[in-house]
Amino acid sequence: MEKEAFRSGFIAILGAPNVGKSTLLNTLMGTKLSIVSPKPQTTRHRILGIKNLPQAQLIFVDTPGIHQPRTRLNQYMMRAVLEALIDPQLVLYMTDVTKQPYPDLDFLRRHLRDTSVPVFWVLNKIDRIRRQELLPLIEAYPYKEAFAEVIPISALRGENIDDLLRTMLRYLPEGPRYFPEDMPTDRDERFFIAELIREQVLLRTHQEVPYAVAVSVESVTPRDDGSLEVTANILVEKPSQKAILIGQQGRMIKAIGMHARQAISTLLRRPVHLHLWVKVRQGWKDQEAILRELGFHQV
Ligand SMILES: Nc1nc2c(ncn2[C@@H]2O[C@H](COP(=O)(O)OP(=O)(O)OP(=O)(O)O)[C@@H](O)[C@H]2O)c(=O)[nH]1
Ligand SMILES: [Mg+2]
Repeated sequence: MEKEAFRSGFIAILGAPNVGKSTLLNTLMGTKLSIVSPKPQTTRHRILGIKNLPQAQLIFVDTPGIHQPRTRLNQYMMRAVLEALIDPQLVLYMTDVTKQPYPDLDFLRRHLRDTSVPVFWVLNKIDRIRRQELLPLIEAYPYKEAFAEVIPISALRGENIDDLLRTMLRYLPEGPRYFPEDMPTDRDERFFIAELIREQVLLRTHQEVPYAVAVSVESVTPRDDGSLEVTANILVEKPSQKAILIGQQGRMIKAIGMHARQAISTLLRRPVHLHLWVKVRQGWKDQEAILRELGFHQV
């Protein structure tokens, strides 16, 4: 029998904020790479998840949610979205079945109209509606001709993920193994540490605070006893936000630190000592030097 060809490619996961892109990345990878929260604009960077199968390598590209950029930070985020669209082999355009109309429809029309790359419409969160509501929803969509496939899923519950995976494999071209098999992502330890701290802030704060925060890891030092000592700064825009993050008698920062420490320790599989400092950096979202330090390239 003829040997089956090796298939590979970059698969961009695109869509409005909060539709479940990062949840899907984590479900497809079977491990948590990208932080998830109920707040829009959780993801700020492009993050690769590299999945190796015997006959294929799928390189998933999680991206920030499509939105109108108003700060340099947001411009950077939208650039990360556009960069994911430079040369993918497949695009997953994701929507949330509980949210309509579709705010990113214009973006889709503008950027995917002339592409020859197959675009799948992935309708997420089907666990939140009744089965009979699905078909009318698909039928009413104004731009169905853009899609090679329409696949309803629940990223959270893992529903229909096998079907999505099988269909993606059918569309992937023959290609090389782009990354070594022991490399599940392009991001390093420091990145994940910062993200796990930011995730705790996103899960525990409200209104403008989640959007005002960035995390930078200052040092990661191994100790003789096998544990790691991590020092990180949580940047905010105003003193009032600093007060919220510290909380009454330091309760908030303690809770953030405790949960982040557990998550980091699970990720790195060793005990972690975490020191957090909250610092006010007014207007950091528009300051090139700070953005660079936070891993955002110049825009
Ligand atoms: N019920 C349900 N909730 C989901 C599903 N997928 C994701 N969610 C929830 O939707 C919220 C947003 O999920 P994320 O994965 O962070 O969404 P995202 O598209 O990456 O968001 P941004 O990074 O902000 O663009 C979280 O509260 C998830 O738990 C799903 O299939 N069903
Ligand atoms: Mg995300």
